[in-house]
Amino acid sequence: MTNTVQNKAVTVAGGYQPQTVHFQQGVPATLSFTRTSAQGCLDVVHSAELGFETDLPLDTVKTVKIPTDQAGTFTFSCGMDMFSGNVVIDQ
Ligand SMILES: [Cu+2]
Repeated sequence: MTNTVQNKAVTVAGGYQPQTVHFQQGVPATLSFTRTSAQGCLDVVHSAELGFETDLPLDTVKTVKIPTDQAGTFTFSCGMDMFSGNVVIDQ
């Protein structure tokens, strides 16, 4: 049990699909982004609230760690904050 990691995948193609992902509080979590479309300005994804920023090369999986110590809803967005998605940490 101690090595359990929650992973969710988000496809980036003119937005984020799904737009909301859920994780359980207190369990290590990672979020994997794959950008499959050059549409829009989604080549960077970042979140000040969740503490990550990464570029997203086309058709490449990029995985970031998601802190799960606090329950709540946190936002990530593209480099220019035009598109956004949510991470919900469930209690
Ligand atoms: Cu943008």
